Amino acid sequence: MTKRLINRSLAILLVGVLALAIVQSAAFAGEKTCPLRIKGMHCEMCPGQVETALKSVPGVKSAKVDYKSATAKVVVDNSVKPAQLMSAVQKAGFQAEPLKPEAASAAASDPCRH
Ligand SMILES: [Cu+2]
Repeated sequence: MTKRLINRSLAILLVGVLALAIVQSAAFAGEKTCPLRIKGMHCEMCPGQVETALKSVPGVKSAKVDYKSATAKVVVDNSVKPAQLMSAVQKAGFQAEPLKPEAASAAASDPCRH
């Protein structure tokens, strides 16, 4: 009888903790936009490859690469580190760097706008 009661309160506690965790993760899963300059694109097909590479990074919500301006607009979870985006682009055979050169040093750690 008592054991059953303890099991029941444990179950309720567990559900409560889980619910709290879900609410908190939702609150922390904010988005930010990372403007990047993409180098090494040589034709109209290249942006698609860069987009595919960016979208392969977990936490990337969307990636739009513009061939003419050689820029990318990447919307990501707050958990995504810019270095992950850079290395994904690099693996695809291109280079990515923070969009604004003058802000590059400050942006090196996080060029993304929250
Ligand atoms: Cu190309």
